[in-house]
Amino acid sequence: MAHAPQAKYRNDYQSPSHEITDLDLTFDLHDTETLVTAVSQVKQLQESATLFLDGENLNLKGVEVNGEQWSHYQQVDGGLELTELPKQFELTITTLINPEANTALEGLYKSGGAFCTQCEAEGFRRITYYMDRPDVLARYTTKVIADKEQFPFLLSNGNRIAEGDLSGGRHWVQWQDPHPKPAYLFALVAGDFDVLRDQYVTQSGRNVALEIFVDKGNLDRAHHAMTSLINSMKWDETRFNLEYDLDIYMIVAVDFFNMGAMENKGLNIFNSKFVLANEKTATDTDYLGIEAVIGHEYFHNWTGNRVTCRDWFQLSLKEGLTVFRDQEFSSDLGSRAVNRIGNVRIIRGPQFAEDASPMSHPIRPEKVIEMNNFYTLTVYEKGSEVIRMMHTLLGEVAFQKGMALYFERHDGTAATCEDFVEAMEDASGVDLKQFRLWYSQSGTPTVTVTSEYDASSLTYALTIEQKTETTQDQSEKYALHIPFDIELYSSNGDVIELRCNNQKISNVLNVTQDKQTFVFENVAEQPVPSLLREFSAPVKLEYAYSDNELIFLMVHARNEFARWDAGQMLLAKYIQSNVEAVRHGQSVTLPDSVVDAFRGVLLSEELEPAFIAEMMSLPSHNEVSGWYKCVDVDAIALVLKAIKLTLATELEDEFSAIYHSLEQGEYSVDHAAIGKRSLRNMALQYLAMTEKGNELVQLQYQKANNMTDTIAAMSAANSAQLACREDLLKDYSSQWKHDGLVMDKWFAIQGSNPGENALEVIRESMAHEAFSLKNPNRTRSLIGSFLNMNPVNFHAKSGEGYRFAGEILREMNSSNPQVASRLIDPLLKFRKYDEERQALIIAELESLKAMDNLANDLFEKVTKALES
Ligand code: B3K
Ligand code: ZN
Repeated sequence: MAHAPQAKYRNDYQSPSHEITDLDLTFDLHDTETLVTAVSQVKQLQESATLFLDGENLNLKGVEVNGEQWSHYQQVDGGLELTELPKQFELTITTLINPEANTALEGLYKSGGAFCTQCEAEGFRRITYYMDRPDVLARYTTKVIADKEQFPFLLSNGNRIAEGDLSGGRHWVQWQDPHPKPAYLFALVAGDFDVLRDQYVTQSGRNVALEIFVDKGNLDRAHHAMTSLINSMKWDETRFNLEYDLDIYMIVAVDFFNMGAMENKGLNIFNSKFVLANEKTATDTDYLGIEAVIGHEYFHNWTGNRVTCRDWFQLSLKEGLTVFRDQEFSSDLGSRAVNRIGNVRIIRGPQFAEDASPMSHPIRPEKVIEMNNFYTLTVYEKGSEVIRMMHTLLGEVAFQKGMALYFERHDGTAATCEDFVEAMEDASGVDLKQFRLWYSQSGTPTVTVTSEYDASSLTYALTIEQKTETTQDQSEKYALHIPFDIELYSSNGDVIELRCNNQKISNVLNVTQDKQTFVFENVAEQPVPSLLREFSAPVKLEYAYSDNELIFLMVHARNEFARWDAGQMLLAKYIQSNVEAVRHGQSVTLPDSVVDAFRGVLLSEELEPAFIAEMMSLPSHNEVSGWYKCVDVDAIALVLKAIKLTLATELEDEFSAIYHSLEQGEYSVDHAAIGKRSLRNMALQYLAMTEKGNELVQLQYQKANNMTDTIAAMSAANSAQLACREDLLKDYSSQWKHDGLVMDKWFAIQGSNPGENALEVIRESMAHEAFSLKNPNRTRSLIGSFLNMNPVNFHAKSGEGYRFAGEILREMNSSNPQVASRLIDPLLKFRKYDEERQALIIAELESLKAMDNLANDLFEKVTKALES
């Protein structure tokens, strides 16, 4: 490392020295030499006549102030410093950039044949010198000039106001965005596309043109995205009373994209993975993912764009809130329980793991070197849980009042997390003083509950203790305000009213102290408690449930989530006891009562198929690893497999009956049909482990009339290592080798191959014609699956998995540091493994650290990990 990059601190925030009211941009697009002219109207806001503009990798061609060449400037590290400036002026900056050489996919780059941009968080500074910070809001006008034949569509934010032809086969289009915005929401696209058009009439009767741009030939894969967009617009009006504010809404799908999608004002740019789908190419999971991401980016128009963030430490203000909104959208349109289960799995698995890792940070971080490193599960998913807790404490009506007040106060401005909480507090009268700690404290609290029933006084006492372990970033932890949702049941399954001090009380207990006891009166018998219902706070729950109590809750709990959770706790007990057994050389056992409880689930006639599928799925290897300080990779893998095999063998008849009864004729993507497929394919995963497995899986692959069933067959063959595995994969590849997006599913299966020669096959797969390390989707599918979904091979004692990861990371450090920095996460957690493995991983981290050109992204993570 030439010199250590500097961290920024939340507490150092300073308001901008100048404002930029208007920005007029001109792009003269050429593959390797694009000329960018940026004309800003600038006003000095503070004493100093010095203006600092951010800029990276730019070739500066000219600086003018009020039309005159300006010489009072200096190019410094990270930007341009202009001095002796008047109080108000027009600033013209000309820069030359090279989009074709931009493999980091930040700023202006080429994706396939098209030009596109990604500016969040700090990509605009790779386009021109500018005040690239979210609290500088300007009105943009953008003129795009390019070759007409190659780039018939020239797009930017806002409304198209003028266009024309030029000599030499070039043309131009000019766009104007009436809403002042920060630079991170700027977007430009130039290319040749097929366009799917529709329109939406808003609740107040305005017409909005909807346009989805996809690569030529992909029009038949854009319809689900359009439906999802229309559903999003409608839902935001109905549930949040929020209406769209421009005459046009455009979405462009591109193949080279670092993340899922980007909410640029009026011109969303999407990873094609979250737009393109038809039954031949996409699974049900893809369809649901598209609905969620289209919704998410659309909802940002209010939570993110109309009200943006004052600084990047406030990222959760827009992301936590928008994730909450997209989760609610998916829950209102589909199954609430299934959605909640999916979200909770993410928190309990990878988010808890992040909280326990060297990268641990509060949802509003205090210290950042590379902002791109903080688009995390903590900021997004835990951030959403924090919003959800406020929703639980306030209730829907008061929460919506809080939202309205938030917009009334902050529309058109850059706000802070504090502003949001204050609006919620003021609108509802609910005291959120202690609750605010969720924004500043990192780590996962453990909530330990004990209970005592007193038959003589008919009282039932719950004692609730909370403790948050120290994290690498924070040594002191305090008691949080935890909304703790409970219900009590009598032995026949009736709900017992909660009474304290002679009053009926709410199901949501306010846990605010280190240790607190709640005494419930009038409890006629020893009850069974249902605790942390709906996962009402992102905490680890500890309560010594007996098997019988959990089996009781699996049947009697009044909400589906609680039933699922009881099933998971029952499984957790036996996973843990069996891991211990295996470590002592004993074999894996599962009592009949547990098997019977799951038999009951499979035979239930009242439960929805999608929900049964969730009940039947074991916690992931990653989630289980999170339960341990020191992870025994092989023992966990062995136990999970053995428990699955026991259930498969014992419940074979039930699985088989379900599998055959749920066969569907014609394919449709409504929620009922999706649910049936997911249960049927869950049954297939189990049946694959039985004697008939190979035949059944092969048959499903041959007969499948949709991608969901095809992939279910392939992944069953993969995880059960069936004889047909290779044939199926070969067939799939010969059919889809020309379509990278469809091949991603194949790469993901290769990456997660539990077989012994997995790494060899992965190396071969890298030579597949559809593979390229330059494409983030391909890289994540193959390499990401290996690092995250292939525990046994990645953590092989030989160290070859780690060395492979190191190789890839060193290569990607220069080509695409953002993607490299996401890939590295599993290596950061090396302290959780035995000493030999630790040494092997440390060697890889050290070799990265020694690189001359180590990017800030990796520098930040590698140094934190090595400090741990
Ligand atoms: N706001 C973008 C994420 C940008 C990430 C930059 N590294 C997508 C989203 O959350 O909607
Ligand atoms: Zn977002």
